[in-house]
Amino acid sequence: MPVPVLPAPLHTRCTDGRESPLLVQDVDALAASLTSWAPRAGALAARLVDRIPSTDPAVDPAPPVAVVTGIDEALPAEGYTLALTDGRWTLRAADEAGAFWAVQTLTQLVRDGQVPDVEISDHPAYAVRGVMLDISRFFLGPDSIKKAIDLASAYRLNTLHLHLTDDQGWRLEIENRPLLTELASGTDVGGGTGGFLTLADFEELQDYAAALHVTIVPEIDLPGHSHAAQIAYPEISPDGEPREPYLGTEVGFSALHLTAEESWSFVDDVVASVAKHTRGEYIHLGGDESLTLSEEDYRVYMERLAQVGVKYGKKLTFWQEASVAQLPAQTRLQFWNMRERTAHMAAVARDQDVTFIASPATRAYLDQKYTADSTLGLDWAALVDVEDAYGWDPVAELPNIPAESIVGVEACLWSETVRSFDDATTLILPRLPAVASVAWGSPKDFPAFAAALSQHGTWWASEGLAFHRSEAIAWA
Ligand code: TNX
Repeated sequence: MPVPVLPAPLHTRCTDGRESPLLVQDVDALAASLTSWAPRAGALAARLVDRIPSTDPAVDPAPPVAVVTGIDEALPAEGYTLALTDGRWTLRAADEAGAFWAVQTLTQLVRDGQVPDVEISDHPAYAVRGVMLDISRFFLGPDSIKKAIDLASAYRLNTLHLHLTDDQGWRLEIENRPLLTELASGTDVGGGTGGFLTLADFEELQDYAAALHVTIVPEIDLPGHSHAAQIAYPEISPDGEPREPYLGTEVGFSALHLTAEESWSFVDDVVASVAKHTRGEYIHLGGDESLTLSEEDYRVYMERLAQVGVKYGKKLTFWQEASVAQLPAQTRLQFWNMRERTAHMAAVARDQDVTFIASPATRAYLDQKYTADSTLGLDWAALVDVEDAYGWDPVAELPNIPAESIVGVEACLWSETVRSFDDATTLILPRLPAVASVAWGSPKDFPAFAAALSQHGTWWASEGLAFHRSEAIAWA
């Protein structure tokens, strides 16, 4: 019986199917061994006691396992080996991240309180493995975001991209710009009550994520998708007129006044505040679907916008449309759509110091319907059932972009049809582990994936997480 670890590790050898009970003494020994050199892995390992049916030390009959952990410099970045065998646990990792992912794998292996005999060696294919939540169209608060971080980390994703601003709402407090959250955060798509993250919330979420080896990349979407900002500060809009909250789902109709100094002082304040409060190297400044602008105006705007990001010390991510601009070194472009300015991509990859994140909507968009009769989701790109989210290769999906320019894979949850956290998880699960398997570079084996996924479905249900019962999977 193969072990139900997702993403599937690169190499898994199950020895003879033997299992032994998980014991407190062994969890303690592992946590202690890891804590000295990989503290976050040690803290996660300590939580394995929660998987032990009884924690009474009196019922621990067996001799302790010998626990050995340490760095193995020969392993690729974030790689690890794990051997649970013969009364001995060995965990070696390339770095602290590798140790942490080893413990996430272990957490799944011992989920039911039994330790299988197994040897694993593993490392990720892509350095940037992410999930995006659109909390602008429908606001999800810190508790929901933490649950999403838990899921991301469990599936060995290291990036949470928060889409914080759009036409429907502004969701992050900004220093010196109080009206954004006062006037432009009180509604959701369809009319809900919205909400926003205070800077204290944002700091706390980054702490929470960091403990789980996840980096938050905040997105402020400019110059389009900016109706909410224009409610707060009408002087940054092309006509300066007051605006009402937007509850609909159209895209592409809003853009800032590109040359007004009010717009640039707004952009400066926003980017300064976001950069100051973001721990990670990268912030995302949008750039998608500015459909009211000429390509030339858009290009000039994006180049100036990028310089504001650089001025505040950040590296930048943009949606793929920004490929028409001259971009700062180490910019990442997020590919989402075959239809948008793909002709530039190969040249950008060749001529600029730019890399790509693969989020093809037909595979990695968690907001697309699963099937024609799904009630949740959109269908402009494709129907994306779990096999579609699982069975793809980033190099084949991104037109003309050489493999070495692709550094990441990200699953995106847009929230036009989301009205609750249950709706969000119903779109996320089971497709998140499918896209995570692509990001990790797991060997392609859909039947094995399907068998493991069924087990994960049981776990989600026990945690009260709503999920979609894709027909391809024999759910318990
Ligand atoms: C396109 S993907 C958008 C979003 C929508 C999404 C819906 C992208 C960069 N822009 O504004 O929410 O489609 O699938």
